[in-house]
Amino acid sequence: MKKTNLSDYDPSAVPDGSPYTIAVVAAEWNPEVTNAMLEGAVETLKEHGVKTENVIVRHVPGTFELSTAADLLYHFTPRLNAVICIGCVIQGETRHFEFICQAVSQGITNVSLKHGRPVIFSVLTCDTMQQALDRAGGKHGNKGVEGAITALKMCKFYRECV
Ligand code: DLZ
Repeated sequence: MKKTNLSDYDPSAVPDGSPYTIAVVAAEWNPEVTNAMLEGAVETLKEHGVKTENVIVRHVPGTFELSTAADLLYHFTPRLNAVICIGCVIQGETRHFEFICQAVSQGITNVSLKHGRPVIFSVLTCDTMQQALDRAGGKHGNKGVEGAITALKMCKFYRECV
């Protein structure tokens, strides 16, 4: 099967973002990674027509807090069309990694289903910092950019459903 890396994408296949309001939430842990992903996501949204005033940027302490943030954003932000969650969890000496990864992946799914709206999982779960840097603007692209493209595609999908 062909492997797809959305960082090498066909811009003409990305929906126009001008009708949408999109929030991007980034974790403060591993900021050299999450800030690069955040920058990639915001630039990509704007390149595809999302108005500057309709891109909402927020920060949370760690990846574990991303699903709560997405839930709160949907509760309190009118006209919000998608939330992109950006985080980076690096395997350490303890089992913390497993608990955070499990909680955030399940939490994001739950929030998305609860609100019936897209919540995008732009969370790196890596063994090493180098693996993370490779995916935050390095040799494996930028998963923040990919999160932005996924958000735009899901916004369009939602519009086609309602
Ligand atoms: C505690 C912790 C650890 C050990 N590692 C990471 C990590 O690699 N990436 C990350 O985003 N956050 C980490 N955290 C913080 C948790 O996500 C969370 O902020 C705290 O457990 C407080 O709820």
